[in-house]
Amino acid sequence: MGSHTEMESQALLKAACHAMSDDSMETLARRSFSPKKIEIYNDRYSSLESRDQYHFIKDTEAERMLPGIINNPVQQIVAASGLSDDEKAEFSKKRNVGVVFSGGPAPGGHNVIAGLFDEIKKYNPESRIFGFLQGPDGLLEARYIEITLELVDRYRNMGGFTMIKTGRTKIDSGEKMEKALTTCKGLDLDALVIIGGDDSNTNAAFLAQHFKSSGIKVIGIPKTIDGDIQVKTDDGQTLCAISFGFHSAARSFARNISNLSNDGSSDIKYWHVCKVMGRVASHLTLESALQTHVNLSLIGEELADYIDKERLEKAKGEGGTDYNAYGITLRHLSRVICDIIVRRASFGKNYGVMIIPEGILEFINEIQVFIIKLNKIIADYNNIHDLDFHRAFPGLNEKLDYLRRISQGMIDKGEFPIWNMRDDELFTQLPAFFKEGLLVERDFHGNFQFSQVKTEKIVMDMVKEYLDVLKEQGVYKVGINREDYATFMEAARMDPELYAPALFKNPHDKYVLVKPEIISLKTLKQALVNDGMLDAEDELPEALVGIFKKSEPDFKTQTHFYGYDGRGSDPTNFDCNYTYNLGLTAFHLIAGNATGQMAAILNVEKDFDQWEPIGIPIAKLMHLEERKGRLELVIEKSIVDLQSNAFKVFKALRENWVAAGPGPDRFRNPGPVTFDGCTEEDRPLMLKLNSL
Ligand code: FBP
Repeated sequence: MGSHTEMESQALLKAACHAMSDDSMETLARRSFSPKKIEIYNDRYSSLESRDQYHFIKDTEAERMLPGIINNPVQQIVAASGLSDDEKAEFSKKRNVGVVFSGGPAPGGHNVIAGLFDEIKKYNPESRIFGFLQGPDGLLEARYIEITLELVDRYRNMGGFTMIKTGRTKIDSGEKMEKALTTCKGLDLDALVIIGGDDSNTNAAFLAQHFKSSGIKVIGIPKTIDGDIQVKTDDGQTLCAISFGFHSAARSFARNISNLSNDGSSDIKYWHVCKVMGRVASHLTLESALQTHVNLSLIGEELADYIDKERLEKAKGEGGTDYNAYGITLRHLSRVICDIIVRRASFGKNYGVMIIPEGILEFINEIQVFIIKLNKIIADYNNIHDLDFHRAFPGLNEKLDYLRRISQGMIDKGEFPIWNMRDDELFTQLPAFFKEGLLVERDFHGNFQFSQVKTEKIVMDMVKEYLDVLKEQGVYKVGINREDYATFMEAARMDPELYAPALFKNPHDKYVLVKPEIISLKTLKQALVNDGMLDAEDELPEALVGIFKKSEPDFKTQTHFYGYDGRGSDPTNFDCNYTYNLGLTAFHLIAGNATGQMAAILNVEKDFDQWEPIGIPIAKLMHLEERKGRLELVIEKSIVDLQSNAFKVFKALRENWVAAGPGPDRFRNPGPVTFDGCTEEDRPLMLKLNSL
């Protein structure tokens, strides 16, 4: 082998360095991509116009606690012409703006900062943006960096909240609000932009109220992959169809799930069980289902609506009402899943892909009762004692002991115990990992942490148990293609037509099913003897043993959790455009002196040329909700609307996607997440269907 010349070595080194650069070709291309701008942002100046046609019912508690912002109207950003020189100077004045990420990451967050940065600098290069580090903690502890063009350019169109990180601390006391105010005043901020979910936008409203007299404005941005910030007016007009990050996360999940469909339908031996994020609402599951057409997708909201009519009728016949008939139980849910597994298997498809939403337990009555009671008990303990419940009782048994002690204490005092004997009995029957899961520490906002619970294991353990029963009953069997059966028998020099009626319950169908009573080699022989096909002392022919074995189902699963991966995905073209325009909108709301408003884009569910930037009054979205065992004023989460087009379409098509028939599976491959929008639909399918 000849040695390289100096020049060749240099060239090789350069090529190796290029190939090993931390910045892939995709990263470089993403960074240089320019999102589209809503037309109005090409104009020089804007103003805010009140839109009084949009109505909300004001919550009386919100009126009491947020008097300074409760009467905010919906504001639309419109082009302003004919401004005086003073007005122009005021619009373009030097501003300092703080920005903070709050809660879980969501694809597109960096573009909100990029949009805000580009716009504020366009009007005044001396304006400055400060990014608080690690979420609200940075705001409380005055930890921040100045955001520069170099920094912004590094993160344009990129996923994660890497630039300034995020955190889940809640600014929920007067003391914390004062600290936040001191930080903002110290930086001489004109405004603070909070990029967060429902809880963080709730925080934004309280800060806006607290900061009102200081003149510092607070603007919220609707972020969360869960897609549960959707704003409608009282008469059902959509103001914000979806939070940012939802599309990218769903597309990323869908891409991975679709890959599983490819693999699963190739080696046809596994059911792939995919748990998909979404703390409460099943929007991500619904979108993933619409994107991939997998065999089974559970929508929590639908389960909550479930009524066991048989049970209800029975109780009615006995002159009573069975309240347990309302809402689905875990047991019944496992039956629903088994039905689909069994039906597919009967057509030779003992494999498949299913999606279980992370928040499904929230919609299962029996579990929800535990969650509410435990939330209250834990919150009460934390309010009374110095030590946190989870530190005081680290082990499961210690926690359970405490539950029993407080209930005994209440009984002794003649009070109705919150944790009664029945709860204890039912709870004890749950598997240990699930008991531990239900007792895990709540997050800063008092939310139950569904992502920490192996929901899919709980459900699938019950499914496996019931499938065993169905196998014993001869109901769960793998159907055999009639032609394959014939080929197999003929190869063994046996007459397929002769044996078919003895073996199968449907001997003439395209997929034949071994008779239910044949559940072992012993019962197979018995059936053949009974039909006169075999003498009692004869050995079972090998071919028939082979046929029986083919019909015996072996239920094997692979479980997957799609959550953090999609949350960290790079944004889709939709989210790149959406978030960049949210950043621009935040600036124009600030320039228009708005506070306590959430930046939003009207018509985001429609074509880009119909997008219109607005500000939505956050205080008007608030209502009282149980948190940490007490009622708190928060923004209401949007859950899947069972009357929406998206759900109705899913419901109408899902039986096709089960593909429990002789035809092929119906899996759909949505392809990878892209930023240029060439091969991807231009908005979430859910939005597309809902806007029809
Ligand atoms: P946000 O509401 O803060 O956007 O976060 C949503 C989410 O991704 C849920 O889907 C999930 O249940 C939860 O965060 C996980 O939280 P954590 O990051 O604390 O594990």
